[in-house]
This record gives sequence, C-alpha cells and structure tokens, in this order.
Amino acid sequence: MKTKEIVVPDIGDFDKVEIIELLVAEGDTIAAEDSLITVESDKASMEIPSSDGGVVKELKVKLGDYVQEGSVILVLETSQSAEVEISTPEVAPKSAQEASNTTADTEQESPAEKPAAPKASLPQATQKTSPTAHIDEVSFTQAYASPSLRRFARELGVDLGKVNGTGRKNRILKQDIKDFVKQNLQSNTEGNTSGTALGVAPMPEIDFSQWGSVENVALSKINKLTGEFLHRNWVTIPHVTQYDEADISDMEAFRKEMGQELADQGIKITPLAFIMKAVVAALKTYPRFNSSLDVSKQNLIQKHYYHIGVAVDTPDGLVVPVIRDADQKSLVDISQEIRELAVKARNKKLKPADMQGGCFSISSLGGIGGTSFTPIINAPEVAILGVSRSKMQPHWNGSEFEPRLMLPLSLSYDHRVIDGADGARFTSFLSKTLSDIRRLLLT
Ligand code: CAO
Repeated sequence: MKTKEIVVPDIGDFDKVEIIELLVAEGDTIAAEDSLITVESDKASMEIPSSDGGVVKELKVKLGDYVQEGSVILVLETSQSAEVEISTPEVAPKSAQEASNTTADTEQESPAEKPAAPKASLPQATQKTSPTAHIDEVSFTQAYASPSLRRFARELGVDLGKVNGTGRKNRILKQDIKDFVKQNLQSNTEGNTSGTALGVAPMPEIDFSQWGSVENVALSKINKLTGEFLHRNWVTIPHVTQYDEADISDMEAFRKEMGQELADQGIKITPLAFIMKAVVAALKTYPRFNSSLDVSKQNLIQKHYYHIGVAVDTPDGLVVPVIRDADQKSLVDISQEIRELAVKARNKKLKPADMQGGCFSISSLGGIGGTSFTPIINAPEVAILGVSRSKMQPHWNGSEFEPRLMLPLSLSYDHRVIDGADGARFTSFLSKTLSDIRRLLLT
C-alpha cells in the first residue's frame, strides 16, 4: 500500500482560508478530482479536489481550521507500494477572485458564491427560465452553494433558488437539497400544489424596472420557511373562517384592577392570557379542535394536553412559540411566559423545541389594529384563532344602548375535521366565556 499526503494547491491570492465543509470522512473511497473540502474567504468559497484516488486513511483537518497552499488535508492510501508522497491536484481550483468574477451560465457550473448584492433591476435577458426545467437561472446562480451541490441540484432538477440553506450564513447543504426534494414529493402526493399542477397558469416573470426604480430584497430565512409552510397549509387545507365577537368590558375592568394591584410586583396581565384560558376551556368542551389528522387522513389523533402557540411578529418574520400545559398555568404565569417568549423570539433566542408540539394557535393583532382577518391554520393543528383590536360599541341591552368593549374573533378551521356548526359553537363558547370570565371556573 502506498500512502500520499494530499495538500491544498495554489489558491490564488489568498493567504489563509477557512474550512466550512468537510466533504469526505476517514474510510471513504474517493476518485481523483473528487472534492475534499470547501473553503471560504471573505470573497468566495471553493472546493478543493483530490489529486489521486484511494481510501482516506486520516483526515488532518477539521471544520473551522484555516488552511493555505501546502496545508495537508488528508493522508490517502492508494493501491501501490508503501511510501509516503506529497501530492497536489493537477488542476487547481479557480482562485477566489476568478470565482467572484464568474457570471451566470446555464451550462457551465459557477463556483459557490455568496448571493450577489441586491440589484436595482435584472437585465431582461437573464430573467428567462431554463428551457429544460423549472429552474430560474438567476436565482440558481445567486444561491449560496458549492459547485458539487450545484451539479447535484441540476441532476435532480432542483431550483437552488427555492432551497432554504441551513448551513453557516444560510449556505445550502446536501441535506437541504434532499429535504427540498422530499418535501416536494410529499406535497405532490398530497395533491400537486404547484401552479401548473393545479391547472392554473404559472406566474409570469416580470421586469418591474420597466415601470420605475425597483430593488431586489432577499427574504429572511424565517420569511422563506414560513412562506413555504403557509403556502402548503393554505392550498392543502380547506379553510373556513368563522367570525364572532366577545363583550370584554368586564374582563378588561378586572384586568385593569388586577394590573394596578400587581404593578408593584412588576407583573402585567395581557388580554391574551384571558383569551388563552378561554381557548383551553373551549378545547376541553370541543375536543375535536384539539386533534390532528393522521398521515393516512383516516383517523384523528386526539390530544389530551393543551399546548398553545402564540404568533409573534419579529423583524425577521413570524414565529410561533408554544406555551406548554396552558391548562395548568395561571393568568399571571401565562402573561409572563408570553412576554418572555416574545422577547426570546425577537432576540432570535428561540430553540426549535420552543416552537414544537402546539395543539392550537392564537394570532393576536389586537395591539396593532384591524377589525377581522383570515388566519392560516398552523398544520398539523386543525384550527387557529385570530384576535383583532377591541372597540367600544353601542350595545342594545333591551331598553337602551350602552357602551360595551367588543373584541373581534376570527376562527379558521380545517373543514375536513370540523363542521361549520361546531365552528360557530366554538366561537360562541369563546364569546360567552370572555364576556363572563367566571365561566372559566367551570372547566
Ligand atoms: N384590543 C385592544 N388592545 C389590545 C388587544 C386587543 N385585542 N390586545 C392587546 N392589546 C393592547 C395591550 O393591552 C397593550 O396595551 P397596554 O400596554 O396599554 O396594556 C398593547 O395592546 C400591546 O399589547 P402587546 O401586543 O404588546 O401584547 P400582547 O400580549 O397582546 O401580544 C404578542 C403579544 C407577542 C402576541 C404581540 O406582541 C405580537 O407579536 N402580535 C403580532 C402577532 C402576528 O403578527 N400575528 C399575525 C400572524 S399571521 O396569521
């Protein structure tokens, strides 16, 4: 057996570059020209290929290491006589400078680059989609991924521009492409949701700059992820939205009274805590709202716990952290937890576990305004409550009009699971409970 050290070749003007991806592991059998690592400078990233084929005996580098020309990447065992030899690839990868100068080309693989800075407008010629597939060449080129992953994506016909990168600085990883394919296959079997599959004309690509100045602003990672989920939920779940209102005059009077008493302890009770308690009582009374359809869509999974999601608006987009076991928590506990989760969300400190396991969601726009809206169900949940801004309104009490504070409620539910009558019963129950919060003691 012969052993060779594979080293970093000439990488142009760069002194030291960081390893951001290890593409092989000890024990792997590789061929000459296979990519070994991806390195990144402040201008571009590139893959370093192997000069020889063989079995990776020992990796000499790890993620985050800085390497330069001549750094040993790994020791390779080839099938010739024993002897240590140092080898560099015959074909050095493109220098980072060349890489960052490379332009979009549908046939030629461009090196991995960070997405280009937003452009005022895209030239008309580059806005064409690929003739061979549904790949948008502009966003494909701008996607942040290595050349080998670009090849991989092309083999699968995946439009990289639509893939969410979960790597460092949103770099697209192989797993992201696999997840994208899986998700697409799943949504295809669930009912083909793309424009063409629905039998509607695809959205045309338009050069808006022909009518005035425009700017291309990249969506945040949260925007892209929620966009995918909301789109899937909107087109695969038959939504019905039931509107109602609750007289919260007494509830608000009590909340304000309590607010004064608790102010010394730094405690503030939000209307949302009362709404959450009323939702839990409604879920106990109408358990179908606390269920999910199983994958076969033949059974309901009935939940016996009450974890309630709260939509939180953050500068990066919408997130839905979950208050666990809301049935076992006091109004004060729930108020404080909502505040803590909202702060965590806005400081990007939420962990995936904080957003999992919800049974039902509440989207409150009450602090902002509006009279009603259609919230989109947060699948696999089967219903979501939208809350708008309360308003003082004249209410006929049988002999005269009196001012009452009315809270608008918008309940969207999955019509496969919930009938219209139950939708109306649920909001009526909420309305009665919020109008007389003593009812909360009954459930
Ligand atoms: N009507 C009138 N006023 C209301 C109200 C309502 N329905 N709900 C809350 N308010 C008031 C609060 O009492 C508070 O006023 P005071 O400070 O005078 O007491 C003020 O509005 C601000 O409330 P808040 O929004 O900070 O607190 P909250 O507990 O009501 O809500 C949270 C917290 C996290 C839900 C909220 O900050 C938020 O992010 N909302 C947006 C959710 C969203 O984007 N949903 C859309 C999703 S798309 O389906």
